[in-house]
Amino acid sequence: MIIVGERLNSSRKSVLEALERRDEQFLLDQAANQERAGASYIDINAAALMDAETPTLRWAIPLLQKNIRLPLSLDTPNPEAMEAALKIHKGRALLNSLAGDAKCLQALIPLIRDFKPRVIALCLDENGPPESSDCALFRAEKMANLLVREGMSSEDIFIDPLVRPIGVDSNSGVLFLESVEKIKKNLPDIKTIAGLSNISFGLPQRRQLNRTFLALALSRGLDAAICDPLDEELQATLHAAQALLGKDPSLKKYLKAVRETIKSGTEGRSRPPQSG
Ligand code: THG
Repeated sequence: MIIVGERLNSSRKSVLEALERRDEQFLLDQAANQERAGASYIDINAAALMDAETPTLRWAIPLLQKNIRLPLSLDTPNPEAMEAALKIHKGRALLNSLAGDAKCLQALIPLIRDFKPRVIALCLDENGPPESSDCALFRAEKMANLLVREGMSSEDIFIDPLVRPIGVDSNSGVLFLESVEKIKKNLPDIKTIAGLSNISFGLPQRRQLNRTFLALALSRGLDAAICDPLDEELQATLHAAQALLGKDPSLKKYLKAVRETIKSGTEGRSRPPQSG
């Protein structure tokens, strides 16, 4: 499982304020903790800073890259900010994200050609989010074909079928799970990814819903998740699910994770400390 650490998102108040006051230590601590917890990418989102988004990314990206080894997931719907971020990012970034509407494609395809990032492509276009798993598959195929024609390798393409809150539409979890299954069946070399915590928006016990949803999504073949790697119970669910699904030969990772949990004395704790 590929984890994109979601904590540096300006939709979180503590992050917004830290970005506004240019708090280097806050940013580096959040990034280093996520790296240590097993993230493969660190998502950086400064979109809530509005007009200050681009200058904030120009400050944050070199700072993060000077201090951590992981590539960044550049999370912005704003093509100008994306271009500035790609220009300054060293090595291969993860572009988060490319939508299928003409305006987004026109703005981002030239950047994908120039900077050759890995890409998260959304099953979203001018008609909104997919209303059925067949629609999600159709759009996934369209985006994957387009990116392969641009010269990308399948394994560098992440398709995001989009997770919508079950609090708004109680069928949206099933729709997502069916979409992942169909996409993996028809496009086995393409990766699937999701912002898991969207599923629980507006509901109590969010983390419990997020963890269970992760296990269900893994059983359908989800390859990557944008999530909080510091949630120890999410990690426990991940290791248990991989072991149960036969994706952990000799149960090595499961047993190692259990040993580390016992060592750090956190076994049985119901919630990780929740700060910020
Ligand atoms: N797909 C893609 N990218 C995404 C998403 C997606 N990026 C953004 C988002 N969805 C995933 N990232 C986050 C980051 C933080 C939080 C949720 C999703 C989060 N949310 C709390 C909340 O909404 O209540 C904030 C609470 C707080 O202030 O701490 O933490 O789907 N490609």
